[in-house]
Amino acid sequence: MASRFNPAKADARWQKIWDETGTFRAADESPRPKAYILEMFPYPSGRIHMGHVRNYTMGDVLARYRRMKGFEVLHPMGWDAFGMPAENAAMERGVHPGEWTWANIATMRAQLKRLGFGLDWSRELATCDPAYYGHEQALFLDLFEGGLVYRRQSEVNWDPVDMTVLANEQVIDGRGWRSGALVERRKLDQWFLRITDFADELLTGLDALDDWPEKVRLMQQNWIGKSRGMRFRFRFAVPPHSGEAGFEVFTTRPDTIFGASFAALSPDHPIAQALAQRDPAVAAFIAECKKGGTTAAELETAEKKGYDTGLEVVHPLDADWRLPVYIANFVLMDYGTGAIFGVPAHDQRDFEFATKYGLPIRRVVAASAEEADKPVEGEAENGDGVIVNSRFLDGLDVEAAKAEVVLRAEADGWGEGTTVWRLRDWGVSRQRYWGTPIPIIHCETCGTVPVPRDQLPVKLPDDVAFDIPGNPLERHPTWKHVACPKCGGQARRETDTLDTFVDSSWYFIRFASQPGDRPYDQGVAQSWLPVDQYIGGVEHAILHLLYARFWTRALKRIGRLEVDEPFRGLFTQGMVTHETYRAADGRWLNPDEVETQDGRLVEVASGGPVETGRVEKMSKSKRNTVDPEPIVDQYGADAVRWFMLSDSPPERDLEWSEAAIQGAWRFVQRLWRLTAEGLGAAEAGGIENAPLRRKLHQTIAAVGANIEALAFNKAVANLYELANAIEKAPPSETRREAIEVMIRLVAPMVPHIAEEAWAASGGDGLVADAPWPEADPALLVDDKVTIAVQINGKLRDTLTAPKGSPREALEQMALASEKVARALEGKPPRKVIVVPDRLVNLVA
Ligand code: OV8
Ligand code: ZN
Repeated sequence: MASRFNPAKADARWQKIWDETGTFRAADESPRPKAYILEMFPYPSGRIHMGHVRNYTMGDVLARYRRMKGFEVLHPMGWDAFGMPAENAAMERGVHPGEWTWANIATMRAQLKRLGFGLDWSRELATCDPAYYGHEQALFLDLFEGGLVYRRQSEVNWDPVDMTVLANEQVIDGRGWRSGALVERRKLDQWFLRITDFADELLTGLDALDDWPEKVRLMQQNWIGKSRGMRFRFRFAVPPHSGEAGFEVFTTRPDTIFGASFAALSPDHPIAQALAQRDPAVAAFIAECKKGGTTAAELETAEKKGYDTGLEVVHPLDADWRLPVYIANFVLMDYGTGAIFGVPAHDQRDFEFATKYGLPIRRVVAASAEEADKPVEGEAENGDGVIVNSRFLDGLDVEAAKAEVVLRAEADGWGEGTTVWRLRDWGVSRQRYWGTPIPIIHCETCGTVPVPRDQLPVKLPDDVAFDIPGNPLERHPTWKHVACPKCGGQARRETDTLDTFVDSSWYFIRFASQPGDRPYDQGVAQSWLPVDQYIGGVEHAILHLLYARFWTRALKRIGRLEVDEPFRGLFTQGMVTHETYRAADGRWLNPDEVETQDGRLVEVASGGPVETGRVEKMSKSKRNTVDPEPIVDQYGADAVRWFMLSDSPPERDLEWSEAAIQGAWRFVQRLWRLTAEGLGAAEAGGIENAPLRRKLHQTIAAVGANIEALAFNKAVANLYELANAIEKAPPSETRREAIEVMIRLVAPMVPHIAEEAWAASGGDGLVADAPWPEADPALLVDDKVTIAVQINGKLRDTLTAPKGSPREALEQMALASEKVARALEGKPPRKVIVVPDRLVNLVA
């Protein structure tokens, strides 16, 4: 056996063997129990980063462990390959998005392979492949026919200089990223998926996901946002020209109804629109409201603006009370009814609005009845309390007052209690090239016509240019012109493509089953699903996970999949972080560009001083990234994997450090010495080592349990302890056995050295295929007990003794104690009482 483990040779050798023997290929028809382990598939953005390495190492350890435990494991990998970055690359460098993407995939695939992940590469997929997105188009049409897809007008960010729609990411501080022009909101016909039809089940479904982080369930719950409230009708004191008698408002705070000081309509409200028809000032105000982007942050922080229509409505609980009607930019048409009543004292937006327009701020909730007249100043008070200044509601708490108002409204017929949801339907239209074309044809005569199934996939045209802004599909000379499938007349293709979150909403189904002629085989897919353990970044806690849950339930509703929840277990891992470095002029420096000289940190290029900044998530902007590939070159895959698992609990951040990767490298070498030397020396012994055997079996159990619990750092600690115990033990049969077992215990984490050592120890086949060692339950119970030693009932000493030690042995141990001898002053005790495994009491 070689004296050093050489990853440069061994890694590639074992990777090739796994590949050629199809070790990690998952068999649909296997009689074994199935386990589906999945990590969030990467965007092919260029190169693998440390976040990927950490994510995929965790999944790999679990997958390899489950295989050794006898499961048929599905552990696939693919590419989330559509999206803006490819188009950006095309615009910046003139390279076609497809070419850029496929080149990145080739690079990153090779990088993943070098890390030795046990993946079923035969199931690899890329979402930008027509062989994937064609099936997505078929599923889209299934949902369309199932009534879960519809089209309506919705706002987009419009760049008036580039004359193009911008994605939210392309709006920077309210301006178009290329033109710098102030972004406007524009209405376009867009496609939506009816996720709101599933709001209730997506919410209640969370209760069953007890193998998900509580934090993620809470985030989804808040996102879905179920709240009880009330709808009621305001009557105009004098109806407007358009003739409406009034309008409906929605509120979650009916208890504050006596605090109302105005009513407000969304600029998109039909009454506001009707007023604009007659009044250019209203039209100008509404146009003004359309400035600024559509991001939630922008809508939230935009200055509150209103237009006083001069109209008045009557308070529903007081016929003599009139409220002015405004059109206000912060009232959204797609929440509630697009109209509200404003309670400035108890809602911050209303407070800002009332302050600006000099409207009354009337307190109706107070900490106590005595504070009824205390003015509300500085900001709104939206806390709990007792109702004041509210006639028949006075003295009630908030909840009771809500119920009382709803009761009155329902009895008198002017309103009713309702539930509203924060969740909106999912807008999936993107006015971009690099995405799945929406398989619809627009015909003047027939309307929206689905592309016939036998014409799928609708492929993206290759001959497109990115030299001018906008959607190349829109301006392609021929692509969009087609014959209507129904009437044969001239028609045009939909030029919107699907949000890339659609691609990631079903990839885990396609991994489980990928026939050529349909999206998946229902029986096969169901034999694998749900994913037993899903691992990924917490940045996908809301959208991706919610969309995938929705898609799964939507397929169930149209009878295509008998699965409720796609991911039974979810784990969100922490970030990989690194120190940041800054030159004197403020430039961020990469760790490669700094070195220590005479105990000081300096910039390599200039020799100038460098300041060490905070430890932060590795990112391009702070330049604190460490490229995994050269690290793999230098230390080998196993050291990198071991480091990823060792230092922190997996849900926490992991700080990259040179010292720690060197520590991991040393451990890999130590494992090698241990096996090489230990296996050779074993023959000399031939004796049993009971404590080592016990340690071994306790380690088998602990490592297994810790991997199951994804507590990889604890499993690593268990293995360090075992290595120490083996090193300390003299040669023996037990020691040899311990080394052989240890090779299997480390195999999921450091598979290359494990294969090498397994082969050297004469193991059968591959260690990847070897069964996980069995822990002997008899050896798991602790064999030591603590014995209290008392003199006349008073504690004088404690002893550690083997469990079940005979009375005489305990008595002798007690008498041998120095503390006892001193206390007895050399005299023998008059009487000795022994309680086995518990105590020895000496009566002096
Ligand atoms: C560092 N394609 C999507 C995606 O996020 C997933 C899809 C299912 C929507 C890395 C960065 C420093 C994870 C990430 C994800 C996976 C794929 C960590 C990212 C944060 N990070 N941590 N440390 N280098 N693709 O390529 O971005 O959350 O789980 O692996 O990431 S991705
Ligand atoms: Zn037609």
